Amino acid sequence: MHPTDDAPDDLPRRSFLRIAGLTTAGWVVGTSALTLAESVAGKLFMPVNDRLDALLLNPQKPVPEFPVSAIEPKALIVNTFRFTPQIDPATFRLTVNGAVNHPLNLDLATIQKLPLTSMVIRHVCVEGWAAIVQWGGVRLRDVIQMAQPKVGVRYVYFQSADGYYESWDLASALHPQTILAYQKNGALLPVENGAPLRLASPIKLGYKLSKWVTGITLTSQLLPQMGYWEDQGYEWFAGI
Ligand SMILES: Nc1nc2c(c(=O)[nH]1)N[C@H]1C(S)=C(S)[C@@H](COP(=O)(O)O)O[C@H]1N2
Ligand SMILES: [Mo]
Repeated sequence: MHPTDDAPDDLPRRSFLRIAGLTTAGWVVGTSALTLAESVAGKLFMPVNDRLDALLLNPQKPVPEFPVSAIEPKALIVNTFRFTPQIDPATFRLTVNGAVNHPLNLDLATIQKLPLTSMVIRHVCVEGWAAIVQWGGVRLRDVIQMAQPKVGVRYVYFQSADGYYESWDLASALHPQTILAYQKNGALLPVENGAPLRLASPIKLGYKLSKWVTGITLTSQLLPQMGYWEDQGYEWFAGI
């Protein structure tokens, strides 16, 4: 059960700390913090599937999706920790840089000409709620492939217009159901849900799914800054 289904969008800022180990909603979410010593020593190692060529040639198996009739239009709770940036779609650009041979600077029209992927999946937040949502957008793997990643790429960083940041393992970023969404439940993506462009994926917890994505950087190493919540102790891989 999800007691927060009817919660208003303007809930006060909720603390992530209180939900460590939360099981009441049926979601068992582990958190494992890197010790300060580990970070300082620079021993940032996360096991990942990092074979770029294999991942590009052999897309991973898709997660089963839900029928459109299963969409829960009111269940997705707006979860914004800083502020809601207002982005002018006319001047918006998505940059893709880092360890790539062909850096990109894409406007929305160009992004929307790429093949549209639509999927009905479950969004799972560690705060103990979930929602079945339809997302429409472009596959992140298509965008990454356009940028021609270099061989040693292992991680993908996302910068957001509100200062939020996230890093992902390459395999999860290249998963066929990891998309940059510009539609929600068949309509244009609302600003509060991350317009003009946000991450959506059935394989990662909600906090990995950056809203208002403006920049993507490919790297061969995980930097000490791993993510907005990860740097406060939340699990980095955050798979579902
Ligand atoms: N840029 C940005 N992305 C973000 C967040 C945020 O505060 N800023 N919150 C995250 C969390 S914890 C969740 S559960 C989802 C919520 O998405 P929604 O607000 O569209 O429901 O966005 C994620 N992406
Ligand atoms: Mo979340």
